[in-house]
Amino acid sequence: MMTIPVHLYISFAVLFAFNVVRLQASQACDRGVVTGRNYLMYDLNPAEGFNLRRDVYIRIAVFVKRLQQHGDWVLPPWGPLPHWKSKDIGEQLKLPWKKFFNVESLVKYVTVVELSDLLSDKKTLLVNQLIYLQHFQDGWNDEKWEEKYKFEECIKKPPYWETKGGLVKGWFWGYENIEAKNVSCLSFQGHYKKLLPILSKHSKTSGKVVMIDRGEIPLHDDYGGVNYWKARRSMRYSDHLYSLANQFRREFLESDDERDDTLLPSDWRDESVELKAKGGNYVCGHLRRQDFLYGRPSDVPSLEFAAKQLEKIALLLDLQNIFVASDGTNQEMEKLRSYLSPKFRLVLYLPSFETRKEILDGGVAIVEQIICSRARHFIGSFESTFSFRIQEEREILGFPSNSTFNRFCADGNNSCEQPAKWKKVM
Ligand SMILES: Nc1nc2c(ncn2[C@@H]2O[C@H](COP(=O)(O)OP(=O)(O)O)[C@@H](O)[C@H]2O)c(=O)[nH]1
Ligand SMILES: *[C@@H]1O[C@H](CO)[C@@H](O)[C@H](O)[C@H]1NC(C)=O
Ligand SMILES: *[C@@H]1O[C@H](CO)[C@@H](O)[C@H](O)[C@H]1NC(C)=O
Ligand SMILES: *[C@@H]1O[C@H](CO)[C@@H](O)[C@H](O)[C@H]1NC(C)=O
Ligand SMILES: [Mg+2]
Repeated sequence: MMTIPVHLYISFAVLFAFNVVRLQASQACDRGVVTGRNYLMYDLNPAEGFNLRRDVYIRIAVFVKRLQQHGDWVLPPWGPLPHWKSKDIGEQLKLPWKKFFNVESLVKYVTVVELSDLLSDKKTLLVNQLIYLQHFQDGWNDEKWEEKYKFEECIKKPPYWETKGGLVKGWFWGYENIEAKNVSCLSFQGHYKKLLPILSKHSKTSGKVVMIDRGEIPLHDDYGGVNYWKARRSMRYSDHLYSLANQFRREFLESDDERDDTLLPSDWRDESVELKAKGGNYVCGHLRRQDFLYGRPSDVPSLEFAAKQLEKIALLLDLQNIFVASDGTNQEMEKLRSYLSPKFRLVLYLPSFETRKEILDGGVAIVEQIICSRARHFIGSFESTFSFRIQEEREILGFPSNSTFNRFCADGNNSCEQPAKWKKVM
């Protein structure tokens, strides 16, 4: 039996299309010439989780928006992941973005195309240039940080191999029919926009496909700025995931968007700065376990101390319901329950097998994120991107900062440093 290296399961695709200059395109049309689109594809370090990948989506979406100013274009989606460990619900590969996100909403910021849609009418997708990003070998000395890039020798052998026909293949999200003409390693330090000269070179001719691997290396062009938030706000979840979360809130938490003032306009472009959310009659805690237990013992509380912190805020806010989102085991959650005073009710999202099979591990995590984003009060885990995405959602909904930018402290610490207030800009 062939064994597939673990990292292969983790990659996923987003594909952005950038295109020929708008002017040229319309002139070409006048002359009856059909101009093809240019596409940008990307992949990441296989080890990255779902929520960091969402952050990288924003980096690329904002960057592609800039490329779009050079022309007319389109863009696309994702695939499979690392913490998706369920073995009983089938393979979690080649999943289109529409499984988790509202693609029509994404498109209102930047044009995206699902990789599967792009492949659907092609026998083989040929990538004209595959750029494997790498950090400069000697990093940077703290004297002076500067933006720079340089095509050089690959420092580590990239995860591709040559075919008999002289083309290059790789994991490519499990698709057999993607091949690249040429791979080059690019040492890179800086923001995404630094890649503009390299990519706009390709946009001079149409029908080009450029792929960037290790897309987590370049930095945000507009970190925390208006474009960051636009791209972020465009990342609405799929209607189905909202409806599952809403059903759960109604049934187990007596919570809904009208009652809780968490209603958003159906189009994110109609959101206003004035939104004021109240949230449902429950506290939410995100308790990141697993690798965080080993990776950051001085920032992760024991279940007993987590229970104390949840009770304290529930008491202060006079709430009985405590919802917990976690990647912990069922045993851990039962232990947590045992530490809570019977005055409080621990509520967990435990979907049926059928639901799990349908929405998969990624969907379950998102439903929990939606529920937490509508709670009266939220406490996250230190430096968890899963928590960050909830905090952003609450910021979009207009919750008061002190109900959102909170984290669990490790045992014995009642005054650990709280997360920065990541305020939306519109
Ligand atoms: N269902 C569920 N999954 C979680 C929760 N916390 C973490 N996970 C899983 O673990 C992964 C953590 O990786 P990532 O998204 O990179 O977030 P981070 O590692 O916390 O920054 C998530 O993508 C989920 O698959 C949780 O509260 N509920
Ligand atoms: C591959 O791309 C590099 C960098 O753009 C270029 O120098 C090289 O000539 C290309 N090789 C082939 C075979 O096209
Ligand atoms: C948050 O701030 C508001 C107004 O400043 C205050 O009334 C409320 O009690 C605070 N909430 C918490 C949980 O500290
Ligand atoms: C509490 O946590 C902060 C970091 O958030 C740390 O600086 C401080 O030393 C900790 N205090 C105790 C008593 O452990
Ligand atoms: Mg992670």
